[in-house]
Amino acid sequence: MNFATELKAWSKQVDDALDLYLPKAEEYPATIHEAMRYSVFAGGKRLRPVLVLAATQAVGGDVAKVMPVACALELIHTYSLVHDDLPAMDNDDFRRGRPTNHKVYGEAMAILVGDALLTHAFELIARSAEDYPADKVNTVTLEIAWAAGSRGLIGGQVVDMLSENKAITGEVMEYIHRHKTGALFRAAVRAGAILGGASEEELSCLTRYSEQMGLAFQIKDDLLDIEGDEAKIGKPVGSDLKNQKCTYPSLYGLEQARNMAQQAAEAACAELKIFGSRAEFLRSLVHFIISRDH
Ligand code: GRG
Repeated sequence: MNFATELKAWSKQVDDALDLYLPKAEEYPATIHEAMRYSVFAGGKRLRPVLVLAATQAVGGDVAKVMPVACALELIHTYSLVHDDLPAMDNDDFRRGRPTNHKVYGEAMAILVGDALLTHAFELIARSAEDYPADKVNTVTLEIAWAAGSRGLIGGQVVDMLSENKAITGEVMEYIHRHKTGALFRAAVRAGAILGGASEEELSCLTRYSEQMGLAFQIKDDLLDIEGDEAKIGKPVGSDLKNQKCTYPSLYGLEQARNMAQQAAEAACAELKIFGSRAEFLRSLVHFIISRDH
């Protein structure tokens, strides 16, 4: 199976599993369940759950068995997007090409949707104790809780908020991205690897893979933002870098940012040597991430 076909097939399996694991839209109280489903099924790329599946595959684990944990990562990601879009945060009207959760269901309901998705994620992880030894589930729970908490994505969001309208250093920007974006990618890969039965060496390689992949993702995201904005207002790409909030292109320039994304992608792939053909999907995923257009 080629990469695009496999990505599509895994995304479909993730969607089917999410549909199974989430409360039905009609379940009382229906408003919250409908609103949870509204954001979960809004057309995300499913990168985090697919990373869980691919990391398990790379270490020879059972892909079907790890699905609940894969879905948990997508629920945490979706919760962070719903809360990030709120008026008190980024105040965004659109996400994944449709009105944001609070625009449709109101601010109070969107807060509760985020809370419910985060909580449901940990319910799914806990249920994995039926399929894995308790110590492994415990390790993975800690990994994911760490990544989602104030030492992970919340920490990144806080530093991002406090840095708004200030000139920040490369180190602060790296902190923001490693926590806000990188932590969940890292937890996804490590969770899949641990549950799949990774050796210490395999886990170390996959951890470094996830960190470099996360960096490549973030730089590409910054580049896409510029290309998107400037296409809309008809300016040449990169002409307005100084007025951008602190991003890789605004700090390092367009050319260097592109090189950095490429270097991070190559560094990520270099970590996959010991896995041979079992890591083919993870290899292709990095190329997909740096060549994507959205
Ligand atoms: C809990 C409020 C709160 C915030 C936590 C993660 C986060 C901080 C906020 C999410 C918003 C954001 C812009 C995060 C940066 C990472 C990023 C570019 C997310 C988008 O990920 P994709 O491209 O999205 O995988 P899809 O829609 O495809 O799932």
